[in-house]
Formats: sequence, structure tokens, C-alpha cells
Amino acid sequence: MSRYDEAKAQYAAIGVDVEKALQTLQNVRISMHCWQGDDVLGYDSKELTGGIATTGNYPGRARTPDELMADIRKAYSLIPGKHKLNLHASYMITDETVDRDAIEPRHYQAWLDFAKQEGIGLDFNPTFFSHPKAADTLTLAHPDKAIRDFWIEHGKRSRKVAEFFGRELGITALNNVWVPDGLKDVPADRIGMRERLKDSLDQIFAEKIDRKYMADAVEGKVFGIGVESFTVGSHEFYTNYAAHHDMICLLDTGHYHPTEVVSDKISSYALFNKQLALHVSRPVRWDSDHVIKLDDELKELAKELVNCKVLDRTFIGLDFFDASINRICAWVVGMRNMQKALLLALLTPFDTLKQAQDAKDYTTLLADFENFKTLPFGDIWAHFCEVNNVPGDQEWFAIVREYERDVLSKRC
Ligand code: RNT
Ligand code: ZN
Repeated sequence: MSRYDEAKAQYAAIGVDVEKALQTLQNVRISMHCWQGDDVLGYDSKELTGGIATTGNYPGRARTPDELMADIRKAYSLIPGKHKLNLHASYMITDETVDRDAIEPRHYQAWLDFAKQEGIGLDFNPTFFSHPKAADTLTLAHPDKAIRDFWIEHGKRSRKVAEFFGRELGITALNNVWVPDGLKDVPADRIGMRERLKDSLDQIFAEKIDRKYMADAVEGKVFGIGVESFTVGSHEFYTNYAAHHDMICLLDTGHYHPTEVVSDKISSYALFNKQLALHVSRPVRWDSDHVIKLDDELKELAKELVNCKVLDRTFIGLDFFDASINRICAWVVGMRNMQKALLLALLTPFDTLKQAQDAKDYTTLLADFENFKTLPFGDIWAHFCEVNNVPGDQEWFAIVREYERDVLSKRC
């Protein structure tokens, strides 16, 4: 008997159908964020602003679209399954000088071609940062109408790019709006700022676009660097905005208070929303955007997605940016960890556990949860890698090192 067959039998003994779990995992597309590859720089700006930051200067950052595409391809070759790529507007590929209020789908044609070649989907994000008109960390809530109008135009055009991707690829593209707007110190007038943000968003979303092609999301947060005291687009602001406009409130796992967890929010969103969207990140003491580890919260998050049965209506995207390590390694570890967390959840016999919970048999619950931890999950995961023709956990890293030696280290 192979290790996989033995492991499968052990899971069958606790009532888990491993084949079914693997089939479900196979169909989950995770959106890999292009911005881990070049430290969130993009192609139309020189520095990262907006209250987010990368730290470290590990060599090998992708400096051009060709380098970024090559690196993304390398990463995909080490990740089981077919996924999505998450693009930011600042990654337009064109010889023209195009300001953000002038972007058009054709400026992203090269990414569409790339997606078709790779058999992946695309997601999109307007870029409301790293731009002279966002230098004061104010965009859609800016007191100056001319600045707001510039960014409103950018927001409208971004939806068109996302729609183009969705239509061309036959895979719905998520268009996620995050703005950095906030203040360093305590505001005198909170509501005025929020009124302006609300009005700007109303203009951006005024045009109806078929949700089959493009889904709108808005992403809130607690604070950013330099805007520590007040964030216009807070969690409450966007929860309410999204609910009133039948759109998605995207939850970024790094955007809450330190003891607040997104895993606990999934069930509530599941009950009241058609679709959910996530930015999976790992906050370390603050919104630090570390690469996601297979830690308790990631497992809990995946557990909720599976038990709430929302996997097929959740846009799962990753959002971390670490410039202190090999960037391909960052992607591969993050993507594989997200998949591992989902697989662990899919291998959990929720029906049995629910029965114990409803019978108030918390003793069984505790024992079961702990005993599941030593089931041969690694053998199932190894099989999943094998059938997807990608290297196993003990093999992929050598390939990243080789690519680092042959390609990345030559980028100086
Ligand atoms: C910032 C948000 C946002 C960005 C990306 C680059 O705090 O998380 O999603 O990280 O759009
Ligand atoms: Zn995010």
C-alpha cells in the first residue's frame, strides 16, 4: 500500500472522503499578487507611498514586466493547480506615458496575453498610492475636488479594465478598491471626510457592470504609516457601504486590531453576502504584511471557509510583501500554505464535530481537534503535488535556489 493509500484509509476511518477533498481543492483558484515580485513598485512610479511599506533589499527584485512575468511563471511551476494573478493598475505595460486617469484595457493587453498562455484568471486593483496626486495620503476623500475627480476617473477606468479581463478570460475578475486616505493626528471633522469618500465611491460605482465579468470590492483598514490616527475607509465604513450597494467588503487579515481575527468574521459575512473576498496576509504586531505561514489563524480561516461552505463564492487573494527574502520563495510558501490550510480544513469531519458541539460534548471536541493534528496530512499533500506535477515540500526550494543563482543574482 502506498503512503497515500494508507493515509486515505486513516482519514476514511474518521469519515473523511480524501478524493472529494482533493477535487474541491483542485478547483480553488487563489489570486497571487503580482506586487510581491517587485516590492509594490509597479511601472509608473519610483517609490511606494500610501502608508504601506516594504523593508529589506534582498537582491533579485523583478525590474521589468518581462522579469516579473518570468518570476511569476517560475512560482506557478512550483504551485499545484491553476490560479489567478492579482494586478494593480500601476503595472500597466505600454510605451505611452499614461497617467492613472487615462488607463484603458489596452494598456494591460500584455497581462491578458500572459494569463491566456498560463491558463489563469486575473483580478485588478486601482492604484490610489505611489503618485504625486496622492502624496498627502488623500485621494477620494481629498478636500480638493480636482484631486478627487482625478481619482474618481481612475476608479471608473479600473472597473473597465477588470471587466475586460473577466469578459476575455471567462473568469470573473475582482476589482478591489483600497484607498490610503487618513490623517496622522486626530481629525476635527471625521464625517466630512467620510461624506466625500462616500460620494466619490458613488460616482465610481454608478455604472452597472455585469457581475459575471467583474465583481466590485472595497477594502477597509485600521491605520497606515503616517496616518495613524484616522482612516477614512474604516471597517465600519466599508461594511455599511458594501451592504448598501450589494458589493463585496474585502477583508484583509492584517487590517484589524491585534486580537481581532478575520476567521471569526467569515460566518457573519457568509450569512449576509452573495460573495466574500479576502486578502490573506500575516500581521506581526501591526499590518506588517509578512508572508503567510501555516499558523493557527490561517488554519482557522480556511476552516471557516470550508465549514461555512463559501469556498465557491469567495475571492481568495494573498497580500504580503517582504523585500528581505527571495520573492519567489515568498510567493511559493504563501500560495502553498493557503492551499495546505484549505486541504487541512477539507480533511476535517465537520458533521461529526458539529454533533459533538450541539450535544455540548466539549470533551470530545477538544480531544478530536487535537488528535486530528497528527493524522498523515503530509502524505495527502504530497500526493496532491505529485498529481499536479509539481515538486513536493522537500524539493521545490532547491529549484528556487537554482533560479536565484542562474537568473535573480544577475539582476544588479
Ligand atoms: C494596504 C492594502 C492593500 C495593498 C495592496 C497593494 O494596506 O492591504 O490591499 O496592500 O493593494
Ligand atoms: Zn490588502
